[in-house]
Amino acid sequence: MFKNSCSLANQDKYPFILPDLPYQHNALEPYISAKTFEFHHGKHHLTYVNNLNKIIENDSEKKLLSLEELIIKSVNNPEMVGIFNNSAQVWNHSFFWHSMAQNGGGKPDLPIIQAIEKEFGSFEKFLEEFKATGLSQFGSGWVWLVKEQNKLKIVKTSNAHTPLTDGNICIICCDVWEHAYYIDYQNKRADFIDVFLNKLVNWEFANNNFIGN
Ligand code: MN3
Repeated sequence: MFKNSCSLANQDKYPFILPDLPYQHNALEPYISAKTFEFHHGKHHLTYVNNLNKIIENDSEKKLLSLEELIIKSVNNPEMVGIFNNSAQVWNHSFFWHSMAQNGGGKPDLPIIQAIEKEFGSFEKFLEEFKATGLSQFGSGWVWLVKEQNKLKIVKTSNAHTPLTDGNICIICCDVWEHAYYIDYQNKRADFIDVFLNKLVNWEFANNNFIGN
């Protein structure tokens, strides 16, 4: 569902539906519990989908726009805050589910490993910087690996914000809202980011995004 920004095509329009997880609810155990997915996907993500549909249900013009078009049209527009928050959170969560896989983590394959080593000095330095960026996001938000022009960068965004609106190509993301980790890790965001990096990152998805599939 990500036309311009990653390996999944996005032609979705109103009425939006909650996309299935790309794995079973318990597939990422013991790192992320089925219970977390029950709430995070089944309640949080669903609520963003339902809110977005509700906000635009009587707006014939907005109903013709794709999810990405809604995000780009509404960003930083004070009259469209509800549309932005909900459409961007629908997109961000779908991207996050795909950023993880059973038996994920470890060191990525070519070509992205070469770009990571070039940009960050080493894979270990990349891990450190990604973790530090996630920890330094005050309050709710996201940490991302993105491609800007041909350079890899780690960025953080607050609340619903997404690098999609800066024209960057998203490679992977990690949700650092408390609801992403509280059931399994309580207040320990650092432990959650470690597990995300070491056990969960879907480097195949990352590589596909990186090479522009
Ligand atoms: Mn979330």
